[in-house]
Amino acid sequence: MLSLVLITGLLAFAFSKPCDTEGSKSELLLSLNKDLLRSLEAQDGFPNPSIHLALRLSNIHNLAKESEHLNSLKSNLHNSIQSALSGSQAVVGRLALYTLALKSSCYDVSTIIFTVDRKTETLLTHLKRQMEQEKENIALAHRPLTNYYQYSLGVLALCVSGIRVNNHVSNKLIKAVQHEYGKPFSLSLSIDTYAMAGMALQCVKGSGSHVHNAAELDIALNTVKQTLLASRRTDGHLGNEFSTGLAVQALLAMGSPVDACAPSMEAMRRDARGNKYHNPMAISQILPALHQKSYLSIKSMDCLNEDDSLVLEPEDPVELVPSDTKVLVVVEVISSREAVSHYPVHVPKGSTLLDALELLKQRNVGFTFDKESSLWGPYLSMVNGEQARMSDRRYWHLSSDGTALSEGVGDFRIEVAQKITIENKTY
Ligand code: B12
Repeated sequence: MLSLVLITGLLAFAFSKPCDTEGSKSELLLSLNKDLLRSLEAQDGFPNPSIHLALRLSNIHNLAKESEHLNSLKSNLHNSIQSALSGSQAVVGRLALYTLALKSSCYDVSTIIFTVDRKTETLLTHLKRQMEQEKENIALAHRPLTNYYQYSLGVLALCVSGIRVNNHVSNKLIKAVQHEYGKPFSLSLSIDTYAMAGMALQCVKGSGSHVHNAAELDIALNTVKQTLLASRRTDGHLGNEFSTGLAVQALLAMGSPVDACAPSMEAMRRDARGNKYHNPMAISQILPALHQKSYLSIKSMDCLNEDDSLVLEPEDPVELVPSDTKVLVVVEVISSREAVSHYPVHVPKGSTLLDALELLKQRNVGFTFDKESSLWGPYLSMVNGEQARMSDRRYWHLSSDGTALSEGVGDFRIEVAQKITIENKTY
């Protein structure tokens, strides 16, 4: 009888325990940190500066691996940016992330140089020049060469590096925030972009350089804050699962108390436990927020007395056996001229959309596609011989039974029969 009472008591204790104790929170942070560190080993393509930022903004470190990664950024990412600059490409986002990654390791950014057309100039000179070109494009064509997310990254990186951001450059961001306010998100800036703009403008405010239009800067910051808060869903996410990390980072940077972000942090922890953030890029954007930091925190990093306790235990390789159960996917392609084609294919349950597209391509049924690598993984760039180019502001939009996908072809998994629509759209 006594043992029964004891067992019942223990069970009651276990179930009454709040699910999100401090212990379980730090365990989750540790496991996300390890996932990021492991992803460095599995990385294909060039090293990801966003992952470096998240590792550096964490409270727990493996300093040897972080320094190895910094070296790989300084060679591989550096070279890829150098060739993009030689080809006169707009790469402000990558230049900015590279700058922030170097700063987050307290590396002297002024020593980083690029040689383009036999002319040697510093990273920051290139970043400033690209920002000027972006600004010119906004003046002429009412949009940046890349997008406002990258434009904001550029402002943030210059500001965090202690470079005075040209008033005309920050004014363009202020104007964009004010101009787009209240418009539907599908047409205007995304929550991710508002978040990045908020961090950038907050940095500009803190640097004290924007003295002429201080009132307008405050209004824009308030607009960003209201927009982020208004995007809160009933489940706590701001925007969607993948914008919440940046949105929380921005709110913290703009001075919101941690408590005000608690439901969104809880939503991210819940999703992290449910393995929603299996893409390292997604982890890299939520982890700083869960550590109650933001990209703005890089400005005050001194890299002194850092923890060095993060170790990776060897992991047993997980062998993924394709499921015997097959599901039907009908891939619908809508070209820019609105020509519609359908391609049915049976795939093992749990296949990625990319697996399904590869299968269709191999079957020679007239379906072809091509992809480009990006920080988020494979980006669908060409379908049935038709490109959706950034220069024309077109892209291949993905949806499942009419609902837009919130993941790309490499991450979205097919669990049930469905119609996937791939449509050449403008944005
Ligand atoms: C701008 C943007 C776009 C633009 C990109 C073109 C442009 N010039 O502006 C457009 C509108 C085309 C776009 C499309 C899509 N996007 Co988008 N996009 C972004 C945003 C806001 C900024 C990206 C950026 O410039 N990064 C900075 C630069 C330096 O990094 P980069 O890797 O070089 O950037 C390139 C890639 O990121 C690529 N890209 C953009 N979106 C996506 C999505 C995926 C899955 C991949 C693989 C690549 C990719 O375009 C960038 C510019 O060339 C991010 C927000 C974020 N939190 O990262 C969302 C974001 C990356 N997009 C997202 C999604 C879901 C999509 C779509 C799948 C939507 C859809 N249903 O079709 C499509 C991609 C489909 C495809 N063809 O493969 C999600 C990805 C989440 C995830 N788990 O994978 C994000 C995080 C937004 C969100 N919160 O939901 N996107």
